[in-house]
Amino acid sequence: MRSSIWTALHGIFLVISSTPTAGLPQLQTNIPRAASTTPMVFAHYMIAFQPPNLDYTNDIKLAKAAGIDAFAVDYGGWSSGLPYFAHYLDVFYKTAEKLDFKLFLCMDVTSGLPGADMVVNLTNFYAGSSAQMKDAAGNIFLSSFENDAPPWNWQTDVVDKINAPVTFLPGTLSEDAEYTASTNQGYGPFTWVHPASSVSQENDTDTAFAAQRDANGNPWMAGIAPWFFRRTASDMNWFHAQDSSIWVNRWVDLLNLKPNYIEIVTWNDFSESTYIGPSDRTPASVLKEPTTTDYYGNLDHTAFLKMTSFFVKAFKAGQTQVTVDPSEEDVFMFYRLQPVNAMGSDSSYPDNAWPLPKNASYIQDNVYIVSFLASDATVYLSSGGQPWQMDASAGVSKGTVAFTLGDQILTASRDIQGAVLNKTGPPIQGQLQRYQGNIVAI
Ligand SMILES: *[C@@H]1O[C@H](CO)[C@@H](O)[C@H](O)[C@H]1NC(C)=O
Ligand SMILES: *[C@@H]1O[C@H](CO)[C@@H](O)[C@H](O)[C@H]1NC(C)=O
Ligand SMILES: *[C@@H]1O[C@H](CO)[C@@H](O)[C@H](O)[C@H]1NC(C)=O
Ligand SMILES: CC(=O)N[C@H]1CO[C@H](CO)[C@@H](O)[C@@H]1O
Repeated sequence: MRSSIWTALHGIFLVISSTPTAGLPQLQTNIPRAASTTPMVFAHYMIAFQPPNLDYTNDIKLAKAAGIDAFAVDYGGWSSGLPYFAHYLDVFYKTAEKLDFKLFLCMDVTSGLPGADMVVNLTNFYAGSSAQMKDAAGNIFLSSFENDAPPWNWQTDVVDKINAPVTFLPGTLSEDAEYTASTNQGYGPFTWVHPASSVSQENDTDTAFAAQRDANGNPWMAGIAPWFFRRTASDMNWFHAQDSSIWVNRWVDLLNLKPNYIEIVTWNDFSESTYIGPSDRTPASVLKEPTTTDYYGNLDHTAFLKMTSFFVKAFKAGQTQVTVDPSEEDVFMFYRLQPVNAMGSDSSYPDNAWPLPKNASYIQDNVYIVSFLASDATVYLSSGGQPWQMDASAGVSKGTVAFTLGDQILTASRDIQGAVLNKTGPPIQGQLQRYQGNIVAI
């Protein structure tokens, strides 16, 4: 099965890698290593959605500037794109090499990856790249996203066949930390966010995963997401039980629980409205169904990336509190553009005939304010002309305001970064042409 190209490249890896064990199957994944990891933050990048002109430069520069250590490249989601993904991945690695950035593979086994051989080949192919993400011990990262276990054995069919030591972080949707540890057999879990959980339930789940990590010594990678909204089919139509807490409070909880790694879910999954990267791009046609307008609205999520950099800095420094330099202060807001129960007015969008998204009853009609301050300030929101204010102190603060239709204008009692704070977001309307559950974050 192995082509001469594979063998030739394999040879190059042996030369590049000067560790005495290179080239031999490794079983080091079974050695507890959580204690010796350094905190790092990754962002989940869907290879199914390409940047404009297949140029990854902007994404890499933005992620680097926010302190993100690597993209976890989701390989396989929307498997109809599989014939092209290898090319995209190649461009991605080459660009990352040039920009001194890191990548690792997160094998998405939910939509029909051809098999373990492909996973092994791709992992080996890039293991020697200077852009390959490694942990503090020099092991390459490999991760997965899975609902159910794939039809292969990760240890014998994949990890044993990788020609470099591997830190394998298999994804799980399970909330059962003990069960996950028992099935992972020595690997750290990558825990996804749980749709049915409230924030305090998620907190309990995280606490249990942290305790398992402490008990068995395997690294734990926690997933964190700013928002979830999907409406791609009448049965793929949901929110999570969520509010601002899924992002702000959970970051603070994770700073306390200190997972070994944090993966932001996601950089660019427009289909689930979880992105923290740029939205100004044309995603794959699947997002445009059932009409030619992107249902997630290309809404700006810039603020989530800016917020990320504060949390990343604290996490990497091992701090449990966010501290803010006067030169970095900022205040953000995020909200939906319509009341949660307002169906779209234009019947030419077939999705306007679908029911409300699942868990819509858990979604509040709020504007969420998040301030990162070096010293106290009063933050004001005019929500559709209704005044609101919050006395915010140094560090991170969060405000929740029941919204009033109209313009949303954010100001403060003093200058922020030496300038007047004056952010006006798009107006909230009583009814849009098309149902919109995504948020704008500015
Ligand atoms: C292994 O992956 C590389 C990179 O995508 C590709 O060029 C090569 O053809 C693959 N080899 C096999 C045997 O599939
Ligand atoms: C999470 O749990 C910790 C410890 O019990 C608690 O201090 C914190 O307030 C909780 N956070 C949320 C959002 O419930
Ligand atoms: C904010 O900007 C708006 C529109 O430019 C302007 O009308 C308003 O006076 C500004 N507010 C402050 C506090 O500068
Ligand atoms: C908190 C809550 O009720 N979440 C629900 C969200 O929707 C899923 C799927 O319908 C339910 O299983 C959850 O209970």
